[in-house]
Amino acid sequence: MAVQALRVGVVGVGMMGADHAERIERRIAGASLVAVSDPDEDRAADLAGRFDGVRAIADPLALVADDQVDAVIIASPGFVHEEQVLACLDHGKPVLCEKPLTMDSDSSLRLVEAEARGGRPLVQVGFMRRFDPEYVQLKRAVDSGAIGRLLLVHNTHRNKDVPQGFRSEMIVRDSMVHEVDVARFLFDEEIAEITVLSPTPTGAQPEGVVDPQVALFTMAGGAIVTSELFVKNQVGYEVRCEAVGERGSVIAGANWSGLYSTGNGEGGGSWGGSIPADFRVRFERAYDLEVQAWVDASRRGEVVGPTSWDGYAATVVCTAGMESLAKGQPVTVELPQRPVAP
Ligand code: ISE
Repeated sequence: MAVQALRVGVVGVGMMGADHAERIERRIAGASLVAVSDPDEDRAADLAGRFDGVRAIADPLALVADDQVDAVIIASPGFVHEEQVLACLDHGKPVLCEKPLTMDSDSSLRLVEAEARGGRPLVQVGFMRRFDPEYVQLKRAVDSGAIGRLLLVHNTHRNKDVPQGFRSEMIVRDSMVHEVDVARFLFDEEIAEITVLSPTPTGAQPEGVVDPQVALFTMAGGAIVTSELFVKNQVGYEVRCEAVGERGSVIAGANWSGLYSTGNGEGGGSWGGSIPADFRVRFERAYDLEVQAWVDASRRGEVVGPTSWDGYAATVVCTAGMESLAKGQPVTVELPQRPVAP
């Protein structure tokens, strides 16, 4: 293990990037925050000013190229990920890129291929559920054979609210992408077909926004995954995953006992615990473990966790999901042969 701390730059310091910057500085061992970049230069300067020795660098590509930066966290919007990840690959720097890897399948594949050409793995994608202690336990339970062969998975993913302008297809690409990764992670299999259904929408969303959505994934081996996405439930952040095997089931995220209701009607309103307002709270531990694993692996010259291929496969499935949402029909997922990992 390298003696020097990993000097990290963060590109994009809105909600998630600012959270990661703070995490690197205060909670992660073996790393220090050295630079931040954001199109909102005041926001970057404010954040940099809160820590000693952190520079705000206006141009994200200059941050990537900076010789004081060893490794980069990309938390910018998905449409700039391709050029920023490519820059990290060109400079041979490890990168933790928030999901989605990119906005379309071709650009995600270009990143997989560029990384393969470089001859060493450098990209980790920010699918944090794989680091959440409960999801890790659930995966272990499945792999141990304790519930027999895995037949079904049921995901619930609800947000209290999302930013204005979060359209129906963003629910697939930015929110459901997590459940796509969970399905691939739990089954160790690709998704062969996706159907996205449009139930009666909530009146809390503007006209035309399909929220909630229910997706069915058919896995390559024939198993089925259901995923409910509801991004404006107006109450709180709820993420659960139930794996059903031939001899039992396991649930991650079911932290309640007795009657659980988030509504305010008769008999409901609470369960005696608290419902987090957003993902930064619910997945705080997962994010800590994810970033620590990235730092440790980067210092060893390795990559752990979700790879660029996982990011690419998720983009392909979500692209098919957006098509299904538009057509109201099942869409086959076409994935090329996986290239040999670098
Ligand atoms: C957001 O980008 C995330 O990644 C959150 O985990 C998810 O719950 C939310 O729906 C997305 O908008």
